[in-house]
Amino acid sequence: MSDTILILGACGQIGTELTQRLREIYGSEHVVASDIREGDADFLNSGPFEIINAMDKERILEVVKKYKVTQVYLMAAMLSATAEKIPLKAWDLNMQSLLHVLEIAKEKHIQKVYWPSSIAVFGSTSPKIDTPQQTVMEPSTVYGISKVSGEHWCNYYHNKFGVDVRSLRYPGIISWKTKPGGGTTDYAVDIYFKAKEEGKYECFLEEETKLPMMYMEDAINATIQIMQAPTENIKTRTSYNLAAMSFTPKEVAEEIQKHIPEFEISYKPDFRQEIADSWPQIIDDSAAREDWSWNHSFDLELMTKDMLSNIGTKNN
Ligand code: AKB
Repeated sequence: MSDTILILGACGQIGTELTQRLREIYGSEHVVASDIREGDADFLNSGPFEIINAMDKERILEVVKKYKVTQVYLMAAMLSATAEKIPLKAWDLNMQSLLHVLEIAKEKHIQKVYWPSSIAVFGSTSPKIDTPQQTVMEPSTVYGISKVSGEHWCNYYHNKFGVDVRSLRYPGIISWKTKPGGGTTDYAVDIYFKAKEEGKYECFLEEETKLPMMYMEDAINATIQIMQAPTENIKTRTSYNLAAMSFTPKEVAEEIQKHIPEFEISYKPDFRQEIADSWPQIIDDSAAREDWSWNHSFDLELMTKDMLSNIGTKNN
């Protein structure tokens, strides 16, 4: 039987590009996009779209049954910076949506689940350089708390009920098609748009704040690769560390200046600085590389070329 995929949160930064790629692979009619409201992206017309609130289990199940869905990618979430402003709402959204999907999988309505975790699971007591797959995890943000808890729920549903759930700890994801919202790593997207559109950028993190980052194309590849990997290769059922590059605002600004020499950056750190300071700088993702052959393609130089050549074209 061929797979039919449901994406919850398809209009978000990662959901948009994931939907497009999955439709290319599985065929548009086999990939149902959904979100809490209709987005304006063109891709929505290229296949089925349903309005779903990821906190409404009955509605998710209705759509699962309607399309005979076999896999769910749960991309709806509240990110770190927004979550700090409305912590209980963030907890409800990030946890309830996951538990609904895990329950639907436990009840055997679907066969496979993808759920993203984040580098936010780590806190200031975790090693900052080459942060291991397994280490101390004492996150200081509500987003991080929800991600650590979610990872343990995934592991629990796998061990107790045989649910095939797979997960990655995303670093900051950089893309030009759909902007992120409410994250601490968002500066690394905004900086490219402001460089192209205004020639200057005021950064909300300090110049030496190093964080793990990844270009969208690599993130999408990793996501689909872990979902397609043979079950026996998935040895971690909490979530895999995933890495590509690490840089500071100063380093990305210097890379942009190679293409736009007049580009200027200034720094005005806000509450997001404290969040960034609690996160790792460089992640060790050797488990993902060994277990299911993960490999990234984009470094800072390649990504910068690609970002600057796409922003401002008819593509966005
Ligand atoms: C955020 O900044 O909140 C996210 C993340 C690292 O999970 N991009």
